[in-house]
Amino acid sequence: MMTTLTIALSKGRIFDETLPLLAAAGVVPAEDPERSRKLILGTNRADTRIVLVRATDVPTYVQYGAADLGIAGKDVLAEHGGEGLYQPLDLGIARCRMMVAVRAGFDYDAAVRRGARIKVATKYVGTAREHFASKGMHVDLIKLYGSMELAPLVGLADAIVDLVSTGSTLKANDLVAVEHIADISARLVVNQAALKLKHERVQPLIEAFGRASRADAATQASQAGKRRARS
Ligand code: PRT
Ligand code: MG
Repeated sequence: MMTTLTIALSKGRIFDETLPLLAAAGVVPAEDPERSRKLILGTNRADTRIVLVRATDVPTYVQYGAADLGIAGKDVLAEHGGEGLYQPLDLGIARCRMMVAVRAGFDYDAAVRRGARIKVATKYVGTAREHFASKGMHVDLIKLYGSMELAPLVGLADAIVDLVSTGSTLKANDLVAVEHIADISARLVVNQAALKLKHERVQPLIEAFGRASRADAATQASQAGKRRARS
């Protein structure tokens, strides 16, 4: 009997940056998710399919075994808690930083020193709560589902906790990053039961992903080295 392997991915950067890893493992999606409305994509392998879900839902699909494995950002995994998930690999893709940001002109350091109770808007309530608690700061957390950058501009919050990659979104909205909380990248997550029951299917995929992401990291390091040597 053929066992089907189901991989949960989100559209956009995770999907795009996962394609080369999948290719290295011999898996090629049959369709481009940006051109199709399908939520289940076949692949070149009859026994492997991809389900497209919201980035924040990937851990949930894998936890309950609706998908055998998936790829999710550390930001998403921290909020989910990781229950029921085996996390064998940091893939080093979809890199960014979790930061505290405020309106240019808001004196965050002074507010911290005064022990002011600031309002913080974020999608990452768990991460934010832990961060400010570790600094001994009392904050009022306001849960948002997106476009956090707007909150300080209209007086909803003094600060936001959000992901930053190029920094251009902060800049375009007259915000500045004032604190680094964590470096973020995406991890492979595997359902713990699937790891045992579908071991002969899952293990080669983990190994191929590991080889491909290490090769990619080595290429990036050598390119960075060459850039440094030139400058
Ligand atoms: O977009 P959608 O609401 O559907 O869901 P999502 O935002 O959760 O998913 P998606 O696909 O945007 O992000 C998936 C994963 O990519 C996240 O969980 C992160 O682990 C990772 N990632 C890497 C990022 C970024 N970089 C990133 N820059 N996720 C979001 N952003 C956003 C950020 O929130 C901010 O609004 O991009 C904006 C800042 O980008 P810069 O380049 O202007 O700094
Ligand atoms: Mg997004």
